[in-house]
Amino acid sequence: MKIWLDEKLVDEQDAKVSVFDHGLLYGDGVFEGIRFYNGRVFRLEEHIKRLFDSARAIVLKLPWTREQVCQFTVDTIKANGLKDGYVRLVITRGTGGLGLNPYLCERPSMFIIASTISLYPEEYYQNGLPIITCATRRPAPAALMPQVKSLNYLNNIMAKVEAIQAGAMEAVMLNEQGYVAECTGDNLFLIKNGKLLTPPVADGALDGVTRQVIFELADQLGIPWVEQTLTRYDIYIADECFLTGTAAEVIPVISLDRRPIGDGIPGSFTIQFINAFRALANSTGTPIV
Ligand code: PXG
Repeated sequence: MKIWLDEKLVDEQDAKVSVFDHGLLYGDGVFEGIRFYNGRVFRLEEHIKRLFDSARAIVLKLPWTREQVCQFTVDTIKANGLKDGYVRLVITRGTGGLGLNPYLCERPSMFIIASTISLYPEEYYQNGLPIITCATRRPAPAALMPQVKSLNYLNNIMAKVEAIQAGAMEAVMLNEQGYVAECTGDNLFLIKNGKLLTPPVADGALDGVTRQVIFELADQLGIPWVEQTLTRYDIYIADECFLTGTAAEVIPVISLDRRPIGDGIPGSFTIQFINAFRALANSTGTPIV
């Protein structure tokens, strides 16, 4: 496997970062996960824009342009001869001494891994995913900005641990006020009375690229949608529920806390979104050339 590391492609065994990199020492950095389908990178510009916004928000000045990073991404996929898969871009604060001060780090480091990812077994895409509510809350926006896709995923990982220990694969995370924010690496959507509902970003959700795609598809399918503050009650009484994310794509949810949602099987709106998403993902994007 060829890895992009600091401006060049290197062999996997040579792709190493320093133990003094603040990305490792402090989780000081940002990342993106992007899928490519059928020889095209899906929503590449949107992901790279979010990466740059995340870097900007943490005062991480990048020595590359957005166009360059798009090209590095495509080059890495191409160098590995892949047509379908998942590409991970990681930008760290770079090497510095021990001590938090990011201004003492000379230069950000970037690596790009083109590979594959599978979050949930295929049967869950067919039959739906049972999920639970976890006790681990999303951090308040004033503590850790939820829009920033940072290298601090301990909060999400602790939520994932709770899900797995409860025999589920995914967990709903509430914000400090007790409103629904999102899942550990996915945005959450409901269908109620023919309407699509999802929490606003201000409630602690990441501004997901797939989430935006769902809004576009809803417009095309003529399904009204609204960003609305949600509680667990809204999920319990919803007709349908599904999750979205680059890694997860669109996956039906059939129960929360062992209570069936709707009929307890993937609903017709959800199936419509899954099919529309697959059609779009397989036919649009930046060509890998
Ligand atoms: N919320 C969080 C906290 C995320 O990390 C999403 C929502 C969905 O956003 P996009 O833009 O992808 O629709 C994410 C992104 C993983 C993994 O390994 C998770 C994500 C991305 C890449 C890998 O579980 N989630």
